Amino acid sequence: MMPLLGVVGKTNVGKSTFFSAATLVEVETENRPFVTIDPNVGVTHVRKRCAHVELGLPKCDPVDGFCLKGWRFIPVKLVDVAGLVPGAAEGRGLGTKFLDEVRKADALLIVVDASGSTDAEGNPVPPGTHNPAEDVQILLNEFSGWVFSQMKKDWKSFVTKVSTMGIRAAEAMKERLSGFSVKEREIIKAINELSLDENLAKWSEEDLKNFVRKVIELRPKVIVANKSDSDFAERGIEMLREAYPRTPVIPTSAAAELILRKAAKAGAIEYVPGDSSFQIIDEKKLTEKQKKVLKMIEKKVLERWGNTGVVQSLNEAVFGQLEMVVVYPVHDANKFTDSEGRVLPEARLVPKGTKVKEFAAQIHSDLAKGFLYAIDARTGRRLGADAEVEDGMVIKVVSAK
Ligand SMILES: Nc1nc2c(ncn2[C@@H]2O[C@H](COP(=O)(O)OP(=O)(O)OP(=O)(O)O)[C@@H](O)[C@H]2O)c(=O)[nH]1
Ligand SMILES: [Mg+2]
Repeated sequence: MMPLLGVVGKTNVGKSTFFSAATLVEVETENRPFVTIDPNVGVTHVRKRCAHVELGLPKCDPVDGFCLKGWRFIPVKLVDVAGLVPGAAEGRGLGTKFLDEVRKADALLIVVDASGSTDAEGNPVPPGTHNPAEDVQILLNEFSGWVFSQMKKDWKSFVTKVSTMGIRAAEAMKERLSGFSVKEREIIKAINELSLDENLAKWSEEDLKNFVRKVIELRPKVIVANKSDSDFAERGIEMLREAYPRTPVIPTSAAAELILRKAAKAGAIEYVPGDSSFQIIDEKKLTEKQKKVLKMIEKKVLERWGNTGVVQSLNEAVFGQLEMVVVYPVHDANKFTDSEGRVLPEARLVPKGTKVKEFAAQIHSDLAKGFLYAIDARTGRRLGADAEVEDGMVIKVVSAK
């Protein structure tokens, strides 16, 4: 399952720059509100130590994603949408356009301007004058306001239907929210935390509003504290961490990552996305000005924060928030290859707790239909249908089909 991450946030904070840095797809970016109108969709990668290293193999042959210096880059989908301003749920700015495009995202990357140099409407202001935590609150409010307005449509007839059929609130909400990528356990958690009635007919409008707010609050999300190359970023990050102690806040410079990836692509530097340093390998490909910019990135970003934060944000969303693990399916459990002799061709992202047979079904439905057992290729151990896959496992499925 390739997860979809939604890049969301106020207008003019660097969402498209983040998208471009992560995917190397050229998109429009500019220091003014509402540059992006139609969504940008692309593929980016999370980064994880590759199994070929631990297995002592000289290399691997990825058919999807790539492997660099022992780091496996595994594809995930990314969508960059129009920015938001307060009142969007009622149609201000570009209104709810962005909301409809991110409702299916498995996790949200909430991009904020940690340097505090854009006001609530996305207009440039002196650095350090705007509190970025306010923008997170506005985003969550607008998101839940919009979901609430969607839920209210035909609400009465929906409630009548489910209560005459005796369907409980959690079950009913699962159906009602099916287009919003909300997990059942989030629904149950919200109902329990708010002590809401099992019978939807007993819910007041206030109950529904609180429920929606809670569900949105429980969504997997990461706060991307962008523009952390700015001298004013420390304060902004502090304010974000104070306001959102339970959400990961990742100091990020999307602009720096974009420059590093482009320079690496041009062959001027060696840089593995997510690393804490880079090396200049071809001075001739760099102008004096570019060299200065690279020095700045070293000082203001890499030495200060340890990395640019782009890969770290993606990793936090997928491995931290969505709790996914990486599993390598193979055909030959001794050589760790597929039927064409490629070493560890695939690295698949699956939710933690996935059963071996479910994993087989994801590779091919026939594999699951004729499922006999699987082999943990590292240990040679047999795995039954109900065994849970583990992070980094290399698996051969043995099937009668
Ligand atoms: N200093 C600094 N500036 C950045 C960074 N990332 C983006 N910017 C600048 O912020 C401005 C807005 O960038 P965009 O990527 O267009 O922002 P957006 O959030 O997509 O904006 P809209 O699509 O208009 O909502 C541009 O001038 C970027 O160059 C960063 O990491 N550091
Ligand atoms: Mg944009």
